[in-house]
Amino acid sequence: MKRIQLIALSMVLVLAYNCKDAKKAEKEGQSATDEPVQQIAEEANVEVIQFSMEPKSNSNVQGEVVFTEENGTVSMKATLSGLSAGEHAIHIHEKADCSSDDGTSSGGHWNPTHEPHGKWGADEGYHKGDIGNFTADEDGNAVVEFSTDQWCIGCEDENKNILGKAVIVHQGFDDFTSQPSGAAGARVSCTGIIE
Ligand SMILES: [Cu+2]
Ligand SMILES: [Zn+2]
Repeated sequence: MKRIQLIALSMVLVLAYNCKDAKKAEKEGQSATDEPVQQIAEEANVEVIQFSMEPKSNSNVQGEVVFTEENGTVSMKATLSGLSAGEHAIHIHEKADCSSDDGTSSGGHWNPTHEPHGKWGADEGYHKGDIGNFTADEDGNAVVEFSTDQWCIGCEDENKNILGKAVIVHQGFDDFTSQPSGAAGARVSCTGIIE
């Protein structure tokens, strides 16, 4: 009898575990923490916006970028192709205007808190758009994932609101020290972040 109870209990545990796994998969693995039950109730509050990145500066760099806001954290996932192999910078720039051929219509780095350009999280300061560098593979493809609680999608706090800005991918990499934008070279892909 005891043995049967034990088997039944372990089956319940397996079921509970699978259920939790499925919930996590739904969230595309963005959350690093173990979710308490309470958080599942708030899942209706997820905001997702998606944009196509267009080539600039005579490049072939294009792709999709998705921003998801959930429980005060915004996650970005950019799926890119047409890059040269190696390191590239990706930033949020201040204006959702990709009209110029070289992407300069998007302005400088989004910097609502008036800090120096730098590496995300640096003590010396950094722009709210200083996402950083990523590496494209030999075929010129890359997936860039980033998440932070210092952004929001359409909230009142203009130090956090990414709407009305642009995502820019650069030909070169960000050195994190050159001012005002890390000497990352030409702007090879752009999209406006608009609702
Ligand atoms: Cu940039
Ligand atoms: Zn910057």
